[in-house]
Amino acid sequence: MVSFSINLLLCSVLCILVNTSIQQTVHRRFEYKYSFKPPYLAQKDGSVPFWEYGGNAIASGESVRLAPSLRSQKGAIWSKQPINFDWWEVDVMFKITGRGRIGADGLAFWYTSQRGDYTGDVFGSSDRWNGLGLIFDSFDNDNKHNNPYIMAVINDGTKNFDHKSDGSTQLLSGCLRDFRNKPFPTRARIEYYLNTLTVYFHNGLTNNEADYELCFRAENVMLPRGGFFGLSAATGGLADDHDVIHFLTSSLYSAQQPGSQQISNDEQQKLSQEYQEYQKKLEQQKEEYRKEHPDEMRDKDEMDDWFESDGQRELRQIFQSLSHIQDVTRELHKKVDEVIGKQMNSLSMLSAVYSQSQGQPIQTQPGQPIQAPQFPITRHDWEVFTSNNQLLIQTISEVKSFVIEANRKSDALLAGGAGAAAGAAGGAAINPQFLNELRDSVNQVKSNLAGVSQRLSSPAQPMQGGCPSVSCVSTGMLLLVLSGQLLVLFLYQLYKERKEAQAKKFF
Ligand code: MAN
Ligand code: CA
Ligand code: CA
Repeated sequence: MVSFSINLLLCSVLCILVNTSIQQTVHRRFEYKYSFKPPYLAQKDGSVPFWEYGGNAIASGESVRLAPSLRSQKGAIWSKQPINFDWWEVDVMFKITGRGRIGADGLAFWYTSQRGDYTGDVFGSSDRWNGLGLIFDSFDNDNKHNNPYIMAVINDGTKNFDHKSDGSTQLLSGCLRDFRNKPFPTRARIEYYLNTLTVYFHNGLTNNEADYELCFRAENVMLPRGGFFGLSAATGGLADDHDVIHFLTSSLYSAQQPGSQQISNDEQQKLSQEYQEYQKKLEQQKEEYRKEHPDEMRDKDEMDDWFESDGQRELRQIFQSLSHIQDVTRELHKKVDEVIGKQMNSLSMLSAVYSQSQGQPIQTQPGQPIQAPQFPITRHDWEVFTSNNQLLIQTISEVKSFVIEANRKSDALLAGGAGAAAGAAGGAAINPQFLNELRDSVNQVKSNLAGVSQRLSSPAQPMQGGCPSVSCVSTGMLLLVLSGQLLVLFLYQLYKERKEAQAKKFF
């Protein structure tokens, strides 16, 4: 009975949790009136639908150049209509490029109660704004070596932005990121949902959608309702090009918001009906076209499906391998972090053990129990270490037998060679000094190996000079053995060639 009621309780808790998580699902809607993107970003007359730009800004079909790389330029673009939703997410794709190692001054994203200037004092827009400015500040005006920097500054319409100190005392939050001269466009994803402001940044080193990193998250951010979106940029004594490629806005709704579910259900039904009808029409038209142009259609379909130019293929392969390298690097990065973490842990444990062995008490917080230090090397680590060691011993004994064999053969050759040297006349004879050198180097290899095998077969010693007790073959020793082996092979080859040359003379 008791277990039944516990089960029931667990079930209801689970149901509540599932319900809550479903209710908290975010619905999003693309807002085309607060967005722009290529192609045809600007129309033929230069206007950007639903937006207004000014100052030194120029819009083309592919991007909006807010400020060009000339001194003291300013420009901005503002949404024409105020927004009619509370929560939103904006994805801005931009490129800040310049020939200088340092550029200036930067670009800003705005969400403010009123549209700002086109040639204002703060990165091209107005000072004393009411709302949010997310500033991509390229130039280090206060010389604190902390730029390029991304920062959010909230203003209630009363504060002047401190350009000389890069707004360092006024920012809500931010992150140090380089966004100039990147191979791919850089991106920022700015999310304002339930009064939490989250900014993600894509550093433009790849064109992978998944490579956004968190810049910061700030809670309890109160922004005015019904504001305008804007972007602006400025140059000063130094200059960069400030190009925006896209500005994509989505409105966000929680399922709890009254009416949102109902509206989206109705809309969903209507849209899916429309979609079905369009799909039907499209298929009908396709079928008719196929009937009218049977050859053309087949050729075109085949071409579309199978054609890939050399350039496209090469690029695809480069991208694939680069993404692979990036994945591996990311994985390595993680592993290195783990190893560093473990190492630090081990070091702290070791120092605890050391201070205990020296009779000093282990430092703890008052009131906390003293914890016995754990042995820093785990059983798994020890097993890996031993198996590696076994492998090393095996490899070295193989090297050893190989060199012994080489030595035996060279001894035999030496005996035969000495006879030949005695019998031969003039320059074709083998130099006895050469043979002695060969013998010396083989002996050296032999003595090195004897040292190695002695070390390997000797019983475990206590730790000496920082070397572990199981067996200790230094990298230097291993290299010495290998280079000795190479030397023997080289000399043997030399000797063989001479012999062959000598033999050729006779035939
Ligand atoms: C000059 C001034 C500054 C500007 C820098 C970098 O020093 O115009 O306001 O930040 O150049 O452009
Ligand atoms: Ca600055
Ligand atoms: Ca600075």
